[in-house]
Amino acid sequence: MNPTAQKSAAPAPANAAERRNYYERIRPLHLTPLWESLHALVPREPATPCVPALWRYDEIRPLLMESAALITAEEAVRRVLVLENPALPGNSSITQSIYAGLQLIMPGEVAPSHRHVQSALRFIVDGKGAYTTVGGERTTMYPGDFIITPSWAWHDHGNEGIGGTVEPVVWLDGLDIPMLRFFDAGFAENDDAKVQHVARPEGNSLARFGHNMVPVRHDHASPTSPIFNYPYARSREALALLQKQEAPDAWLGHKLRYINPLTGGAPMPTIGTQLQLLPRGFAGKAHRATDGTVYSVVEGRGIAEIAGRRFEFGPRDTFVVPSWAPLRLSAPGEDVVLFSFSDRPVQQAMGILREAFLDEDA
Ligand code: GTQ
Repeated sequence: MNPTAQKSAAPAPANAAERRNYYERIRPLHLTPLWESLHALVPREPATPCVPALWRYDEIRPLLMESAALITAEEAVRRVLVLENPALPGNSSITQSIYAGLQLIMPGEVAPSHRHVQSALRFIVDGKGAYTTVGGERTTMYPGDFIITPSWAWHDHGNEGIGGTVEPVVWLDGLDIPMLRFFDAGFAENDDAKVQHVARPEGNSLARFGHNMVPVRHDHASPTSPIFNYPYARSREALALLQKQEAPDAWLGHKLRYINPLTGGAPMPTIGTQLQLLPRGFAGKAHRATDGTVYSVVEGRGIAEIAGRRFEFGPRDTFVVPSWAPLRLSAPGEDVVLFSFSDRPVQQAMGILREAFLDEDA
């Protein structure tokens, strides 16, 4: 029996009017009776207001390009279309804890330097040759790269192109904005300079920390990974080898999580990230977890069945799986590669993460 059925089946109390009268008298003192809301405050299982949703890139791209004629990246500071969970309008969040948006930077534009307590990830969706500079090091963006802006690090973005060509570049921003809002712990400031001074050569962080080795002497003390660009070429190569060598996991396919090489934990304290390959013909079993998760489709067309709803996705689409919603992934026609992120490291730190790998056939 579900709690709602129990509640509606309960007979109306004989003193209902008396209780209502009592509630009215305590309200001016900012008091409310717990016994009326206990079932909702402490639910038997997660009852998220979020719904599953899919954003089709083919629909969004022309609208994004249209925004470039309305406002420059500099005036906008960050020219982004926020992906709002359809059930949370006006909330600028895709799950209760995670913000997502598609950011566009046109040839020659600059998104000026600033910093904030919120951590950000950039997952490059469309185009190449833009750059972001983080804490004095620049990195050039290619599709599928996973790039980090740590909490309180100065960052500016630009687009000068590469190899003589320069094109619009779009990436998926993932930030912990709703978490910072929840904690009322957000600070931000603009830099004096529009573009920060570049202090280290490109690739320096990856050379120091990105080859399963770390410098014997280093002073990296932040909880965020010292690698700030995890290039797609390398992550994709690992998945391609696994696909040749191993059978896929029945629920997840071939799925790897990105790590902070100094801890083995998530690259960012508030957001965990993964890359997975579903080999052609994969028909996954359903699984669910308490971390509502955002997926960005890198390669291939496939199907996500989320809480019984069927979404057909293709390259560059974004979809969201709410907390505890069963997810079944399949790739009937071609190999599929998915990037995903969630608040998993926070739930793990709190000891509250739950997940289930379901076994019934259906
Ligand atoms: O690039 O710094 O999508 O500050 C939202 C807030 C991007 C950014 C967003 C931000 C940024």
